[in-house]
Amino acid sequence: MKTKSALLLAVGLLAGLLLTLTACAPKKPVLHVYVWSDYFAEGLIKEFETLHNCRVVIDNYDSNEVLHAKLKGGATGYDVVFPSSYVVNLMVAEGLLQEINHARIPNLKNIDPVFLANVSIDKKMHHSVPYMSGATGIAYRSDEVKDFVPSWRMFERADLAGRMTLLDDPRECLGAALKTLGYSMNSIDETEINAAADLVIQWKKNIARFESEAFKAGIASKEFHLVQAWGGDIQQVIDANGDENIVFALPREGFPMWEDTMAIPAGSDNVALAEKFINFMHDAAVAARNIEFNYYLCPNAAAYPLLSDEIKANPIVFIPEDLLRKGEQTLELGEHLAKYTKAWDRVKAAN
Ligand code: N2P
Repeated sequence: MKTKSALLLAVGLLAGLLLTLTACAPKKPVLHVYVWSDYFAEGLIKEFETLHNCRVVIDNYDSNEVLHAKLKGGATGYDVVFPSSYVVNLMVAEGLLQEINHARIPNLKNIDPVFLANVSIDKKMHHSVPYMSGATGIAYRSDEVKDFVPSWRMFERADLAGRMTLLDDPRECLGAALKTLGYSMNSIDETEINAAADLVIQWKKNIARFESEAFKAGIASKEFHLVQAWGGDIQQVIDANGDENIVFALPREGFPMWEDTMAIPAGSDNVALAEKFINFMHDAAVAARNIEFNYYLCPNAAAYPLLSDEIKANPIVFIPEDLLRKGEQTLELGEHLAKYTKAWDRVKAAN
């Protein structure tokens, strides 16, 4: 009896002590990051957590439309988001992003001035900081697809029906179709946009589905034989699986190019930590590790000399001049975006 109550007392005391300790221990700040998948080199997030004694919670999205809808719908609690540059001004106009305080992000000095001079959106980094740029093309399995030609017209190949995917993304899909028809992927001409939608509707008959995430696992597992894809993600799949039958190609009709940025949503309640995160991503060594991992180009001039010869020779990261000329920057469309939304709704509704 005596032993039992002594034991109970001890357990009680211990529980009390634990409660007090938990209550007193300073709670680690939490940074909520909303980002495209597979964008950070292994170990980096852990290092940031240790460096700043915080916790990072990562949530993924697979299109700018999803990100935009989420923030517009009033989602709060995100501290860093990664919009493509062509949606930044739209988000700013809607009051969804905060101004970037340059004084608090010293590594902005590392950003490649040549890159900034060439971007057409938020050159001065008022609301967004460049993160990665890349191109959209076609990945295919050379062991399954016969007579591949680097053309968006591959989506017309009935022999590949059910084995292909297109990105679930209006600018990417309509952009590819616009290029195929010889138009700009930033066309604001309704007739051209409608012709592109008609073409995507034709392609839709042959695809398994619109897909912006599972295309990676799908091409690796052979569920899919040919997919519209972001280049770096495909190189990651090739690396992870050591599968040389997966090939990435940039279509000869031309292809979309884009830049993803880092921005701080209006609703962030952890701006200081968000600024530290953006600063961390633009540390030269961190940026170099990210490029080596994700195979996109981070426009960080201080990182370039740190890159391996292998990555410098990789045509997915550094697209050769002759091909690069066929790429077209995805631009902001302002009020004309509605034409794409309407055309995309028609694509989605079509049988
Ligand atoms: C990241 C892919 C982002 C591409 N894995 C489109 N912005």
